[in-house]
Amino acid sequence: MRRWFATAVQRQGAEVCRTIWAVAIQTQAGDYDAVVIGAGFAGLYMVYRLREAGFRVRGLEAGSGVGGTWYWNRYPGARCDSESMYYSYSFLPEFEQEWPLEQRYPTQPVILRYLQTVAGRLDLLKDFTFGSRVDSVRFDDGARRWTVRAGDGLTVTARYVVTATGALSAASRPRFEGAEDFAGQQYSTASWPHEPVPLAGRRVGLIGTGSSGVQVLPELARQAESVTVFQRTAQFVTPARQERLDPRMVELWKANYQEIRRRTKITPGGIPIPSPIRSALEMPAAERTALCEEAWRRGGIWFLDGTFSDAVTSPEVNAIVADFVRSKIGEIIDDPVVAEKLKPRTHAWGTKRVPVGSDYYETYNRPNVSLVDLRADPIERITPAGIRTRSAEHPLDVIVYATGFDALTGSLERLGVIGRDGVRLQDAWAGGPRTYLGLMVPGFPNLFTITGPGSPGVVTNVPVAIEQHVEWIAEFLSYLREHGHDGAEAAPDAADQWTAHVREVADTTLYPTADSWYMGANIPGKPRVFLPYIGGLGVYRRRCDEIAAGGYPGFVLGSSVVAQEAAHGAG
Ligand code: NA7
Repeated sequence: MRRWFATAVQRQGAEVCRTIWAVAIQTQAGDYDAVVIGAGFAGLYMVYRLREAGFRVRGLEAGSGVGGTWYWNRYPGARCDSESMYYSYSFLPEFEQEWPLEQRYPTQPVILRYLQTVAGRLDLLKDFTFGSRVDSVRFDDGARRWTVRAGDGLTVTARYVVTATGALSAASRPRFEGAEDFAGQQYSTASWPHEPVPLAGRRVGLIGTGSSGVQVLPELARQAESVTVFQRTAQFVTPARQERLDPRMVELWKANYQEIRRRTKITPGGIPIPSPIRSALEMPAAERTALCEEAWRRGGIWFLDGTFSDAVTSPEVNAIVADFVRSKIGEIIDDPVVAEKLKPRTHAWGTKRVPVGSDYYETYNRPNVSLVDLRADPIERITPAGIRTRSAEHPLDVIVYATGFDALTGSLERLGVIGRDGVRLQDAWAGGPRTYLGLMVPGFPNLFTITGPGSPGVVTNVPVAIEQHVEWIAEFLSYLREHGHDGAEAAPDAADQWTAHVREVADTTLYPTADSWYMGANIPGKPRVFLPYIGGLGVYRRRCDEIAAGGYPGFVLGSSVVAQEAAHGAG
């Protein structure tokens, strides 16, 4: 809509168009049963389910089209770490037969096209307002309705709000002194331009070596004159082994798709590979090495989740996996000094999200790629000509930031959510997020979060978790309607128990030992707590189903919310 508006302004003049815009916005303003924020995997399905269940629903999306993560993260090399056959909706059995599965991992353009096609087939575009970035979501205690405002002037009210804003969508771009004076171009992987970025003949600096940096580096190196990587933390990168899928395998796959989907839904991580059942400590050294070699050869999920039962719970076993990866880095990298810098030593294997890369380590063998270890040689400032570290000035034409996200909570807090009694979400969460099942927050009636804190979403194959959340929420809203309730709220004690459970499960692993975005540790000042639920998607689904079957214990239903919260001593 914004593009249309810009073109219209050129043709017809600003005044006329402002009027047209105001009218267009007003036609979408109004009162709804539910507002869904976001048009990625979660938002599209949520709007569809609610619409089909007879709710009046409106979707609001900041981008000019659908796609969510896959709309914004358009950098060269952007790709999903889940394999193509698993990274899609399961509720479209006819469409899944038609959709081509070509490569082992779907690339960003493929996933974006998939979501655009789904939106078209389900006639969802008419239910969304695009170019509307929500900046205020406020609960009216008297009317028991939410007012949702967007920066473009759109205001809607609704009984329910569902945030489908993505767990990794609030980009974090650190402030480096002097960045505004840099004479070249600066780009973020998380909001890459829609037009191709000219890189030929340019000297590029890349800051950040998480999943995004790992994916973009080989592409930058292929196109640019030179790439200097500014690495703060060396990562344990797993080879993706991207390849074209064998059409016979795809055919077999499609013949059994629904059965595979059924199994997928009860796995811990949303991908039906067999979970390892043996500890490395039960195996002779040669067997361990052979198992790691085979998992490394297969790549991706097979190495991430397919080695030992206790790879992220036993420090001893973790060290075996970490040593194996470091040995691989040593084998791949030609220059031993560079290899040493690339070997991770500051965190346990798997405790920061493990990037899945294609030619990542191999790229450092190219003559046009160099590596700066920021722990030994930190960035002092950005100058008009490049990046100055303690030891040298690195002349650059382009700086690419792949510096991550304010994960799980950032995209919710940026919505400007104010709940009952005027309490801001960030104040309610000042000591860390508090949710029931990762789906509702005490003090924020009728607000549902998809893949937020306390949800297993980000540690799974995300569309599988999203479908579970969406279907559960849609059934809950239908239940409330059928039983004459005007809403629901998480009871404080249920939220406290769930939040404690999320942390207890994390504490049985090595995850909390790392400075990761799982722990909020990448954002200065963010409370250090483990954010997602790692008890497994299958376990989580069973728990949610039991709660639904039992009449939703732990939720206060209907207009009795206020009375009951007093009894619970809500905060
Ligand atoms: P990540 O995984 O959070 O990676 C961000 C990278 O940026 C990481 O290497 C950071 O180093 C680095 N970083 C962040 N701030 C700075 C500063 N100030 N200076 C230098 N380097 C910095 O984000 P991604 O986008 O790669 O991936 C996010 C998720 O998206 C990914 O896990 C997948 O689930 C999809 P650090 O490690 O913090 O020292």
